[in-house]
Amino acid sequence: MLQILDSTLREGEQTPGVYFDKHIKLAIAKMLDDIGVDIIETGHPSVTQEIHDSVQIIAHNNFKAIVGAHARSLKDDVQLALNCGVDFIGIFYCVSDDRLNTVFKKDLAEAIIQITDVIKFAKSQNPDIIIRYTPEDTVRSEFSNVVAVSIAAVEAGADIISVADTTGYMIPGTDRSMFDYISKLKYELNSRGLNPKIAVHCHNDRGFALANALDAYRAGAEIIDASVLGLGERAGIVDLAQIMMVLTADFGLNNWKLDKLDELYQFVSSHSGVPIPGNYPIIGKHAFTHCAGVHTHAAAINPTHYESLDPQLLGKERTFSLDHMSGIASIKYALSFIGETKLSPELQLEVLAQVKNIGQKGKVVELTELPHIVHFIKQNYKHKQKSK
Ligand code: HCA
Ligand code: CU
Repeated sequence: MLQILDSTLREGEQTPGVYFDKHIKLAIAKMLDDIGVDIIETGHPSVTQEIHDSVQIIAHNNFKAIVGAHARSLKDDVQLALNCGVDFIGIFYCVSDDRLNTVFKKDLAEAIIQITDVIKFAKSQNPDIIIRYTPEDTVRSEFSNVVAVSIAAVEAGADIISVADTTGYMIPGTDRSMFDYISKLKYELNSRGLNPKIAVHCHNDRGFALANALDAYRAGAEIIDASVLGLGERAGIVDLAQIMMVLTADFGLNNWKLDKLDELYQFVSSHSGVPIPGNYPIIGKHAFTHCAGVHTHAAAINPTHYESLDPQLLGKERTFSLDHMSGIASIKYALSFIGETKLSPELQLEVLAQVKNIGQKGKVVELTELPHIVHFIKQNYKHKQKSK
């Protein structure tokens, strides 16, 4: 069963300038829980007292979701996370030769001892704690190092191994394929009788985070990390609404309440200060808006002509907007929405002319403005008749 891990409160808060107050964090966690997110990664308690306190409060809320904290591969970090009462700790440590030599000044064997000691420590303190170990920058690290540390981590008690594409390096269909990577890692572990859950954490530096996450899923990954608005370091990670929508619409899963996503996105956008572009997939204001004349005409006959996702899955309606691209078919269709089915062809053309006028100024006419245009045109027509 696939699980979604939301990291808005951890990775998302690593977006430059983004900070969620404690009560906002709790509110976001509640919305994520209502949507049915499986794991909520709430933060890294050793970063600040504020984060520590919010992790603790969220952990004590009896959410359905598994509540997790992030920790370096240090006993102090893990102890702090355990004290917060979380169900899950994500421990990370990079094992690339380069990082071992230049940053940690350790060899692989020493790093493995540090990682496994911390995992064993966590399990000795709380045997029920779920441990994820992430070899940070997994995909650019030597594969043999990743395999060796993963084997050791699982033998020490890790339940989940996460493959992190920390720099958004992978490209689908190439020799940097996430599908191939996950398949190979699973093979190495399974053939040794080790069956941890495999998670995937994809950054979006090249715009492939979602595609890589789906590749991972197809190769058997069981946990996908995501965040609201894809918030995270640099270009962020997989967008929560997009991954949930695609898995629901295209991969037959039915695990989440998608109709609650919009409210969550508006809330996170307003409290992070990160705006939602109109053309943002799934959630953007125009994600289900038809505009050009031919599109509106075809979509009015059968929406699937210009839609491959059903807005109703999100509890939304498709809409039509009018602008300089509009044709008479769009006008007629839009008029039918506001109950103006009897307007004469001559006045319909006047409405079209006015809509195009407004559109050429770079604005769109929403259905709420249309009645006012119609009213004006009718009044103007009456006035002209009288003065003849
Ligand atoms: C980080 C890096 C990380 C860790 C992911 C993980 C990444 O911010 O510490 O611990 O699973 O992208 O590698 O987000
Ligand atoms: Cu990350």
